[in-house]
Amino acid sequence: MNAVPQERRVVTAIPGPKSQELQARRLGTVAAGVGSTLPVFTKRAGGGVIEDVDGNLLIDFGSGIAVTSVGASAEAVVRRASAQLQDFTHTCFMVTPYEGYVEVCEALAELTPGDHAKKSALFNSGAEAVENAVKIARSYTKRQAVVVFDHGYHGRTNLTMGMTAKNMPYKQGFGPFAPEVYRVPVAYGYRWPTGAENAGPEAAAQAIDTITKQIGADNVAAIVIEPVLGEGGFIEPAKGFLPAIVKFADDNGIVFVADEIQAGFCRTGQWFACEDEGIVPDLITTAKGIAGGLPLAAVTGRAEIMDSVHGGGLGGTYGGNPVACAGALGAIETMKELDLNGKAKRIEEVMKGRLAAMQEKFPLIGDIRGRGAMIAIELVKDPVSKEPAAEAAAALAKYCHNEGVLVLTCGTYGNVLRFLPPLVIGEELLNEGLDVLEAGLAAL
Ligand code: PLZ
Repeated sequence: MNAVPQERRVVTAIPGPKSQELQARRLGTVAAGVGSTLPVFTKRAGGGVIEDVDGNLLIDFGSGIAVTSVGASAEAVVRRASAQLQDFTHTCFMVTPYEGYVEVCEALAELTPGDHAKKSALFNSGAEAVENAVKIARSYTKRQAVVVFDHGYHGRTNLTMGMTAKNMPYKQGFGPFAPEVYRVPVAYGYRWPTGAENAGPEAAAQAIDTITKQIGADNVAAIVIEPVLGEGGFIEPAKGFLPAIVKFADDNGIVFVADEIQAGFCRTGQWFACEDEGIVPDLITTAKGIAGGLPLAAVTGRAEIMDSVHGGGLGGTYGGNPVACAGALGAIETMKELDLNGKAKRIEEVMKGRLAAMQEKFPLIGDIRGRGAMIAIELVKDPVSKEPAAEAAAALAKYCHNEGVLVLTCGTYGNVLRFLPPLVIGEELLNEGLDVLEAGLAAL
């Protein structure tokens, strides 16, 4: 096991000389379209810290975009994946199967909401899981339309690009997009014209009206939503919105798909974010946090829906790779053993307390939101007009980076700073990261 020191240490400029050298090589050979938030090259990572090639130790408030919830070198993940590597790297589950795949599907059936009979299929990436959820829903309903929401994010493949709301950088120049994808409003409380308290019922009514009038409910195969919208700005749909959409889906034979790729697996202090409003999705897509950093994704859902697809209709060479499955079993073991749902709730308590105190001092913070260890601040030029302050978000992120705290931005308007620490981060480190953020706000 690597033991990355659990402390912040900045010993060079950020990025340091070795990172700058690697970055120069990278620019010569890696396609320009692939970006990096912070071109600091990683040497080791674990717990709540990333160590770079120059010896800097960064506090990790990103978890590789909500992936390394158990840390980037969790003991059980490393142990199980290493053992699997020794045994075999691949056979292809579609050629000769292996137990790890089955065990992951058993775990998914146990952990996802609802006590109905469930089945799963495994894939490599979040986008691939979303694509397959749509395939399954279409096959089951014999309908074609897919409903998605404002500010939604579902991936970078052709279908999931079309399902993603934001043009730059995800869609610009990459069309044409897949047909039969329709976008409807979401209950974004902070920016709802008649106020957050009305957002739930009003947005649900508008969404349902659009579906009914413009698509026709009986043409809709699936409604796909993130229970907490991630890339779109950590938007928690206002209370009542999700249950109303679920009821509409149920009443009209539409498959309700919860995209829990970012919010799932203890991130919000529950195994899955939709549990907060007691929602039982027909299908649920997972990835990211599921396997402690190894590439794995899944679609899990009602057995009769999952099994409606003809034999051989689902798959892929690497889907449910045995090393990734072993990693997932290690990650799930860690989540249970360390009670990472409890840890996520504690992170929320600490963060929201500190951020609320900052908001009193700094009107730049328009909104504080999110759940568990999926927390964000939305920055605005003025609390009344709520004009998005994207430049301030970029400047604040840069300040944090220079001081050795890795934070990410997000949001349709680019003005949201999001915090996604590994759930195993120590509380001192968490507070130190927030100290840096506070100093950054004061410096702006
Ligand atoms: N659904 C809800 O958050 C991935 C994307 C980062 P993949 N989010 C991070 C970027 O800029 O590419 C995501 C998500 C939700 C689907 C996906 C897609 O997952 O594993 O990146 O394909």
